[in-house]
Amino acid sequence: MFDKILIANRGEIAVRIIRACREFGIKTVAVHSTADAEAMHARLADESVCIGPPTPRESYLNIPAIIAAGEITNANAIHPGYGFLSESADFATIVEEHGFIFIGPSPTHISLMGDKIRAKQTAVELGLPVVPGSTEALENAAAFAESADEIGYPVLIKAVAGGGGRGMQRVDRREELAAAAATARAEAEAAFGNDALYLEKLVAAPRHIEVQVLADQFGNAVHLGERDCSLQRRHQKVLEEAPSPALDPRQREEIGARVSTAVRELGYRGVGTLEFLYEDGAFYFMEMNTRIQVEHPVTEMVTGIDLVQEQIRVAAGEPLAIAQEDVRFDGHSIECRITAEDPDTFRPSPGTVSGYHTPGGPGVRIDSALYDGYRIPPYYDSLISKVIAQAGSREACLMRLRRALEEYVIQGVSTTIPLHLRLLASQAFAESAYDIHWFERFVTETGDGPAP
Ligand code: MV4
Repeated sequence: MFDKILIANRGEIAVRIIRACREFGIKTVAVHSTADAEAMHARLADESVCIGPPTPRESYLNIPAIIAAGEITNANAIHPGYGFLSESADFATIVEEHGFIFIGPSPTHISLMGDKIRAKQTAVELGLPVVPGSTEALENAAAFAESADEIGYPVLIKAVAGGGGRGMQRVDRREELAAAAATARAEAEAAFGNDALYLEKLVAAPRHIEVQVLADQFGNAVHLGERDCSLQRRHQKVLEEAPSPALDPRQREEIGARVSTAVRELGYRGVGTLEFLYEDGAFYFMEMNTRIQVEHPVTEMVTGIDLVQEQIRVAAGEPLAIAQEDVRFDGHSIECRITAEDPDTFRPSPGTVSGYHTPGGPGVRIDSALYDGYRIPPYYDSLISKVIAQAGSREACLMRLRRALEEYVIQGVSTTIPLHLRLLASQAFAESAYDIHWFERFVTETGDGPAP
């Protein structure tokens, strides 16, 4: 096992990784920007190294500074967390060239899944269901028109380097195709420096269901069930739960078995998530995320498995400690992402936390880097806390989560706790009667803020 791990991240996920390391007896190195000198992760780690100015490009994305921090502290391995450099094949390669272990999959698997067309082709080869669409990048108007006619309208234009919904364009008629393709190409070039595009049939009102997997280098792969992440706003997840209330046990077992077989055949190592659209009983593979995800705690709560510790274990070359038949699912878990934003307008609300009290009690977990007196810097993601509840049933979990949110006191900044309480009180949430578009309407129809 490793002696010392450098965490190339900040905020709640850096704290989460430090906790996993400490329970393994592994020493930790935090890296931080000048804006994060007083941040929880920098205080909690055994050592901290300042790697640059507040701007992510100059600190948390600054590969030479992070490598230098690993060298001066004698770290054995680097954990990238999520976001920042977590899905950069170049970073993983450089980390390994400098003699560190990258806690994640191989650079080859990262870059394969980063190319959304190659990822989809791979999914087809592995026997996973995909959305009908073009099997190659489309170069010109004629190629778009031919492909769209074959697929049938409405279609969705997507960026090959995309993900997270950036650069997508819905097209309902052939007359709109050329203009939409031009817009998508400009957006993709601006966002990813890669203007390659492809087409898919639009799945109009699906759920977003993702399957968690875990694999070692010895060909062992297990699935840890699914998460339902259908509640989103502008491609940012708001609330996630496990299991999905939209699936029955047969569908769950079937998709889980298909995914774990696929991941084993792929020769994948580490934690991963396969994202699907789910509509009318059918699954459609969209993307595979090759990192630990924000919403991993709901899976941990229902399986009792520490995903970050498993990630570290397999990166250290050890075999998985669990087989599929050891994976048991216990009850239900829901996570609310609390952001420092106005709950009606979603304007960011950085500032100083002037009063702080966290909920506790049975079945409640808080993943956060907040503390009383902390100054939330304006430079980073507005996620400040994740409130996760677990209980025997979805109904009991909902009651417990509401209770926890009501106990939570965060003074000095606006948070989305009131929005979460409104969501948990809605009939549609209680009945699981929603698709990926429902929450945006809920926000504009029930909020106090101005309509967009
Ligand atoms: C889709 C889709 C409908 N049909 N693909 C959004 C993020 C990116 N990962 C893919 N996304 C979508 N792809 C087809 N063929 C709808 C979305 C989508 C979405 C997906 C999951 C959760 C929320 C979403 C919100 C808008 C669009």
